[in-house]
Amino acid sequence: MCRRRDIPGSSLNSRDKIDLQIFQSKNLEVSIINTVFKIEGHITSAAPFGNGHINDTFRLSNQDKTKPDYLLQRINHLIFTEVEQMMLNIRRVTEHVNQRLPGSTLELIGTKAGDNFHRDKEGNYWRIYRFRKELQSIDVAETPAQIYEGAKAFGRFLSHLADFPAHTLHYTIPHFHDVVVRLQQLQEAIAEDRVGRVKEARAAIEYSWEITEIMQRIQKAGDRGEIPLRVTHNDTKFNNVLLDESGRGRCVIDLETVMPGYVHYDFGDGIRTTVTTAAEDEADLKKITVDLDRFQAFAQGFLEETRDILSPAELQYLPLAGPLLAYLMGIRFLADFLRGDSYYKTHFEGQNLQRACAQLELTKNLLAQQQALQDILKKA
Ligand code: ADP
Ligand code: GN1
Ligand code: MG
Repeated sequence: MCRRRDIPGSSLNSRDKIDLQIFQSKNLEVSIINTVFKIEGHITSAAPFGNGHINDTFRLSNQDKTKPDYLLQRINHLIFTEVEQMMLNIRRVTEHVNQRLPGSTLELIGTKAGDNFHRDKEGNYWRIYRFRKELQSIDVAETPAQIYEGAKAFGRFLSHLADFPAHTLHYTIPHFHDVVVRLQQLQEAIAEDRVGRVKEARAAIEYSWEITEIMQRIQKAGDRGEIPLRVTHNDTKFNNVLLDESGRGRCVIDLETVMPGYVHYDFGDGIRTTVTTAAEDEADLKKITVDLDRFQAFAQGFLEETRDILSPAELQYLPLAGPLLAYLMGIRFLADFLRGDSYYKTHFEGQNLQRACAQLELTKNLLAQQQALQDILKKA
């Protein structure tokens, strides 16, 4: 639905520049870390780390090699505006999950003053987790075996939280996966056309509007009370699970959006990010194909861990979960492109439109395979 465009060469955007500045002033940050946080050993250096779209992440190296390294994050407080409540969610959820299976999610390191985060003089918010040297994340899973293992870790996380009182969690981003609200936001971005980009995005906009009915089915089932709200992770893209050397899914990370949601959000984001080997922003739409073996692997791993807690109605809507999450990302990337790239980090001009086109193509291809997905789920 999107024509291929020539993308200008890579250039630093404003966020990358911020990263660089923090990195350059790392001595300042490093000294603060040792005095503020409950660190074992002594931190001597910080280096930018990971491919996240939202926060600024640094790996902290310990001078004492018998002590852990740490992961420092500057929280994006323009997106997560209520940092204190969000960090309380993370504290409570990590303690609950790690009690069930130690090490299966992040370990939050508090400050010496007993807080879950540190606010510096410039108004930046920082937090630290223990760095898991023996584990790593993968952006695009290489094999169905890895997908199966990652899916088990996400499924286990959901089932460990099945008895956590969902209503006591703070909504860190209200209406995060609310497709009706996301469509309203897209509509506003189109009407405003702040940076004159609507003309470039016509095909993607048109397709987004063609499939609104089917894309609202899960939410409507929730509104009718057919499917329950649970504690969901809400950002189960594949690089948010850390795998060990043998490919086992060990540790679920990136917990800012853990809050009440439908199981379809977690199943769906896992499917969105594993069912194709194409990158999230693949420019060549022909490469965005649905690999049913990869779908089977994710479904098998996830359901092995969650089947006992899911209702027949929840199971019934699972085939639509992958398309829904690809669609939600598609329309969010599209709206951000139209607003001038104010939300997601971008590395070249037009990247958000390229991401939107890729995610909408994936939506279309997943919708075309609904029967096959349903057949696989029945046997999984
Ligand atoms: P973002 O919200 O920006 O995606 P994440 O919390 O997912 O940030 O972290 C970015 C990357 O850092 C992850 O994809 C992963 O590779 C790595 N990472 C995060 N936490 C840890 C950890 N505790 N140990 C090792 N690597 C980690
Ligand atoms: C963002 O933090 P990160 O990069 O894992 C986004 C998710 C999207 C994802 C798309 C808070 O996740 O919703 O699925 O990018 N997180 C937020 O890659 O908006
Ligand atoms: Mg992440």
